[in-house]
Amino acid sequence: MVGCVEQTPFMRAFVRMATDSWNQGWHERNGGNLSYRIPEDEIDSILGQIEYGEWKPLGITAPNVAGEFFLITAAGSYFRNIADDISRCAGIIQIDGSGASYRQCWGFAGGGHPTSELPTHIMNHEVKKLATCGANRVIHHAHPANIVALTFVLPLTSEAFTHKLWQMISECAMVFPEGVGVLSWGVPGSMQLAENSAELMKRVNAVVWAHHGLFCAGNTFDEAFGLMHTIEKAASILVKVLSMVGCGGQFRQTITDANLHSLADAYNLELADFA
Ligand code: 2HA
Ligand code: ZN
Repeated sequence: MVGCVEQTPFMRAFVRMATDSWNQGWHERNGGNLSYRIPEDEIDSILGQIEYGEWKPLGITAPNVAGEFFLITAAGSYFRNIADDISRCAGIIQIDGSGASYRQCWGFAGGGHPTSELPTHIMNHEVKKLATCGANRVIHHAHPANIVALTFVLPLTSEAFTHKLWQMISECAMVFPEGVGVLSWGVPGSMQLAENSAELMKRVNAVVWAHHGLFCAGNTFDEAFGLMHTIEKAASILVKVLSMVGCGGQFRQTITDANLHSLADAYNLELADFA
């Protein structure tokens, strides 16, 4: 039945997250991409509407997600249009038994194909599935302006970004106690960026790409969206503060390392060793 796949709960949750993310201003033009590793029972509910295409090489090998199905945004699609045209702006793919190829199964209407960042999405799913015993399902890439702005003035290290973001609001150390990863500029869509991101994703849930954007991972759409939102909110506060004091300027007061340790004690957080 036409329209059935679009009405499944996971598809609606995907559309809602994409729309919320567009409304945040994180997806100019065709910027950013989103993927969801579909659980077996959700795929079973739509198997009758799947049409398998040709196998194509992924460019990377991801054996932990062999055989899995993913809902993923289409190359060149605009987040702004996802709610109105999901079968054109996204589609479902399946990974083959070796983890080296994929085939399109639904969507990508009008001759489309998955996002140019497919290798990074699949590599991130590969490591997050293993690191979370299968719980992680969502990978989101966006271009939030404030976190990108910080990549021009902070040292491009996990330590510098994590520590500064933790200092902005108490929420940060609670939402990402493991910190954030940071990568210097790389060619978008490249295997190198995919591999470097996945290496960091083994221990963090967010990776900053200098002068480009942010990748976030989550077990649910809420978690992935919430992480991006928290990081960008903290980044926006830091940008305001730096605008007031200047990049070399002193903050009059901040959340101190002692404060961070009290937070860790009170909430039983395992903070990365940056405080
Ligand atoms: O255009 O965000 O990184 C999609 C992207 C590439
Ligand atoms: Zn991008």
